[in-house]
Amino acid sequence: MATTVGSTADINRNLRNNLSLLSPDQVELAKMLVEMGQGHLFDNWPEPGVEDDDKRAFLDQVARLNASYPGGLVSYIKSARELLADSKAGKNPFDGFTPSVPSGEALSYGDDNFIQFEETGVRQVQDAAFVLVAGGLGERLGYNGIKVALPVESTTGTCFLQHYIESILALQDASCRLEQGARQRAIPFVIMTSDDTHLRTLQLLETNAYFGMQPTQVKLLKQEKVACLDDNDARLAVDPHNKYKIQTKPHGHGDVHSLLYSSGLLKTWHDAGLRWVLFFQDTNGLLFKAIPAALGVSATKKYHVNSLAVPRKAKEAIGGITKLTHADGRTMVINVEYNQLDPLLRATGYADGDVNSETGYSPFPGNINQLIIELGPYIEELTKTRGAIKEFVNPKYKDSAKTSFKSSTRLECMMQDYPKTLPPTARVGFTVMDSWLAYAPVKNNPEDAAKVPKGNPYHSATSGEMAIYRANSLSLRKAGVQVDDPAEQVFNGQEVEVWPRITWKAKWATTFAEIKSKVNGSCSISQKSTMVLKGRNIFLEDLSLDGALIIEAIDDAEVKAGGSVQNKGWAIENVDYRDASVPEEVRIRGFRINKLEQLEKTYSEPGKFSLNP
Ligand code: UGB
Repeated sequence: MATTVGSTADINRNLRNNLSLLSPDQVELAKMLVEMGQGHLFDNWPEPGVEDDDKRAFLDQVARLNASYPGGLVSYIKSARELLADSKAGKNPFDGFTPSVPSGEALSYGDDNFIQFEETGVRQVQDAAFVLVAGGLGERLGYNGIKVALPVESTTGTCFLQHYIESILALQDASCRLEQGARQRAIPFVIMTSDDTHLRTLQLLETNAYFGMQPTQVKLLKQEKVACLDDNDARLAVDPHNKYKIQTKPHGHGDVHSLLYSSGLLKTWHDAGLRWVLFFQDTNGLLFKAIPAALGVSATKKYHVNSLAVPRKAKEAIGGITKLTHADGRTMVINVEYNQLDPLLRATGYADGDVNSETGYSPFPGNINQLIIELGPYIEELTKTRGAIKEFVNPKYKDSAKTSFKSSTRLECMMQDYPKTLPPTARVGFTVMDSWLAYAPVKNNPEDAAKVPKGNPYHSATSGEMAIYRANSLSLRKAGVQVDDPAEQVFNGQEVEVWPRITWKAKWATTFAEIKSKVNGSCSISQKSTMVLKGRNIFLEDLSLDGALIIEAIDDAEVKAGGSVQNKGWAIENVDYRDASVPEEVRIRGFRINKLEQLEKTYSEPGKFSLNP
């Protein structure tokens, strides 16, 4: 590949003059770069003696980029050239495929089938590992901290990471109890971080004693960024502020597969007898309500890959699960990303593209990127691919001839593209659940959320929190509690349903059957109420709540809460997202909680207790 800046002689001279500064490994890397058409990187290298440390630091970065990509930079540059050529030629990545609506396992919360799947799932949890992808900065949300530190809801202030860890620990306990007497296994928990999130994630864990998890149970795997590309020849981009640095950008959540593979963890898990790996994202406070049943589906249907899905609104920023049939007969069920679904549909006979059907939803189920992968077949596949996932490139061109980019681009990959390389014999399925139960991410800033078309979910901090109260209220209703209807309220320009603020620790109940077993007699909760249950053995019996009730109890304290609880409760007060005097995590949700009056009881001794005011 010829270079266009500087003559080969210049490049060779610049580099040749400096070779003596470099270690033998660095010399090899420099030669590789020149051979791969990257001589421009040395164009402005001065004579030896000038900025020598910077030159060596440059090759250190090259070594890191080379080591962290399957196949090294040679592979990266070759793939980039191919993908950039396809992009320039306007080649559709789904060329030859016709989309259609796939059929999956649709679950209905609380029915016998659901309860059965949940029980199966909880039994399986002992043999599972959980993987959270949390390397993204969340540009759409615009929050300054890491997203896993945000509160899931402001009634208790529990952050996402704490909620996830407590949910895994609660499932670990529940699984052990169901399997009676079986040895309790510490479920492995991996968090994929990036340079943008790593230190702050570690700090959050360390300052909170890992939220009750054993530190050895948690493993952080940091993804590296990849080199940026300046043009269709895949010339690596030099950082505009530092000529000794290659510009880098995130490679996407698909990195999780190669990191798990190269870390050796998959083999360790396999040797320990684990069977499942569950992947999930950084801000979905509902997810763990869906996990037991979905894992039950995986085990029952023997799925190698099971994606969780919810009904999708047309143009919602979640991918569509699609059956793709190739002209040559091949088929696959795969996520088509939200920005690709509309063009694919239009190109294949759906004249209106990504629109709702008569049901009011897109016919394509929405991918919520919760994947359950069976470990054995996963290792087999990764042994072949080393975890490399099919990549894509999305350059923003300056000109119609597509010869130059507005800004540098890079290759990206998505974790849900894992099934793309699987053989047709692989058992790939998906499970659809109600959105109210399974999906309420926090992705959009208040301004953008307020612009979401009416009827589509906001995916904001406001809607994410309100979804927790709604899901808990609906679950209790299903279990027989009389829960008042919600009130409509507007926060940060978003109209949402405000249900009673009901929250519980994961240990209180991980399945519908457990919720049901903890609710007896005739219970009622008014709309203005708040109820917080922090304890495993708290039972509601003939409780009438109109106000705020907070109960905390150790595992060995069995508490029956009944009678009539009435007080002023906790009020919700509007806050404007532009009010800089309010902490960021409060103002992005548009309200704060004013704790007027409550009944608060703590049980820290073992025994049986009755709360009956
Ligand atoms: N993430 C990383 O860990 N590393 C990265 O380099 C990038 C992200 P976004 P996105 O379910 O809501 C996905 O940005 O990519 C983590 C699916 O592709 O929140 O727009 C990041 O920290 C889409 O099909 O989402 O869309 C976060 O935890 C749909 O399912 C996660 O990856 C959508 O999520 C997702 O990153 C959804």
